[in-house]
Amino acid sequence: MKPTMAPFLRKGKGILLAYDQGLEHGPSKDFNEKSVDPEYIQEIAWKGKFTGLIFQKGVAEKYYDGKMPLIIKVNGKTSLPRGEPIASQICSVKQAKSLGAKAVGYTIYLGSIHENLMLQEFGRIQQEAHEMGLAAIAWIYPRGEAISNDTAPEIIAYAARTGLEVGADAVKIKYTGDSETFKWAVKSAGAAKVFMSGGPKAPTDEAFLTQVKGVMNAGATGLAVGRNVWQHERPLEMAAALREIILNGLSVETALGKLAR
Ligand code: FBP
Repeated sequence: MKPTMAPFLRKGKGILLAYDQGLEHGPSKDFNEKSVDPEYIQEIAWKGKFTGLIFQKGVAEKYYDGKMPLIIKVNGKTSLPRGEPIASQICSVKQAKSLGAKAVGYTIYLGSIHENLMLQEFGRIQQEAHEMGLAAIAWIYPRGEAISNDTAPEIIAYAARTGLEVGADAVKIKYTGDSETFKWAVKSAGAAKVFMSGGPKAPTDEAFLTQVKGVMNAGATGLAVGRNVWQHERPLEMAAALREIILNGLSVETALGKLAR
């Protein structure tokens, strides 16, 4: 049977907790004493009723407890090199499967001079994943010298469409900043499910939840979020607020109620 995103959806929507920033950004940039511990994050994922959890293989191998549907990122990079971005494969699909993953994730830096290598590698990984019954999720981030505005509506729509064209079951893209233009990105992604990528912690809860509402109003499937949840002083309340908007279709005001003291 064709692999789908079904294991990661509830009522057709999804909220994925992302925790690969230790590799992507380094522990001193994003983590504190609590969030540096993968067990703390896994507990947030479980208690916060997320529909999926995203780990790199090393964290999965040592910490994954099997309770949540798992996505393994199979490529990655650190923030240390300069120049055009490239993230290469660092975990096989076979290993991701043996660690319990129901999907693999792969980042493509669209517009980088190395995009051909990532498109090629994703093509192989997508095929292997589908042959092994796993979904393939593409993080598509336009980046590099050629990209002057990585959230311009036409660039985000291009990223979304690329996901469909290369066979991703879901694409993880940044928000354009407004619901109207994001709608075109969602439409461009066709049958590939669209998840918004959370981004750095927003200045206020209202600002973040308004973005999430805009994304859902545009027809997206959900959110893949890290910092805006586990850097929050009350991550479980933020998770509850996100469920109100994403799974229950409620308003920003109602969601903010979950964060009121
Ligand atoms: P956040 O919600 O913390 O932004 O996580 C989403 C994510 O895609 C992570 O999976 C990844 O580590 C990070 O963003 C990439 O961030 P950057 O845009 O700095 O490369």
